[in-house]
Amino acid sequence: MPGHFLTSEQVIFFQENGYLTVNNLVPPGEIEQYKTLYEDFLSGRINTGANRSDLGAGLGKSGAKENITQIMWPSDFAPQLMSMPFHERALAISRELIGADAEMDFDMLINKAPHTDTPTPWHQDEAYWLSLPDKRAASCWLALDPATVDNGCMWFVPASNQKEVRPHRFAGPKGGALMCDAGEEEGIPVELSPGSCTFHTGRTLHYSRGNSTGEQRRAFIINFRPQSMIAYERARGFDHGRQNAADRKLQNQEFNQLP
Ligand SMILES: O=C(O)CCC(=O)C(=O)O
Repeated sequence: MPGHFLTSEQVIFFQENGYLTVNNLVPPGEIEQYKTLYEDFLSGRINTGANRSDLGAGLGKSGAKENITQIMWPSDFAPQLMSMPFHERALAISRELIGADAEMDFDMLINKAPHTDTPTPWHQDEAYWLSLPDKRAASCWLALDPATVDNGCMWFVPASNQKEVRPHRFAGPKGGALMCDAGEEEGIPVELSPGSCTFHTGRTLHYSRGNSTGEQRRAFIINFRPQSMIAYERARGFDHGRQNAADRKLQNQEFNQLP
């Protein structure tokens, strides 16, 4: 693994604007294995039980089973992910962005199925988290498909990481999605090719449009923060929805080839 992925200009851009694009993190020759695994998650071949939910519950009109599919902790069910290129490279980059003490806090899959047309409401991730004494955090959002404005690429509000957390409220009558007041006129969309990614801080305002196309919009996300803050969260019972993992690991033993 090379010592440095980023230039000092990229690190400064992230610090000032609260987000950064990194192209070709997972090159074409390596991305196929992620697509295969992702389909095993979406199809239910890997049973993720209560770790799977609809982030867009009550927000969509398409009648789809899930408006926005969210699966927490895929690496609990497919532990081989931890030593595969995405997790290793994203961790190395996050250490360049927020410090050498960064570790993975959690990972997740967020898919927008064809024609589900459900935006992810504007929010700042900090609104979902415990109030931590050390707020350094970086989330890596990897595109498995071309991410476009029309299928729900990420939008960021530049320099919102340098301002306060806006007041958040529940986005709909059911489900846990939060939202705050913000609009596209403040933000910029970041379209990505498969294998490219963005990093954003916990304070950065972001959102994505719904998927109005006939193709999937599959994203694989990993969040990193200082190891001491992960310990702080866990001591308070905060683990980003890591439910039933031990049971599911057993159920998926054959698939995962666990000892
Ligand atoms: O994929 C999306 O639409 C939203 C992702 C997101 O909010 C995040 O990664 O923090």
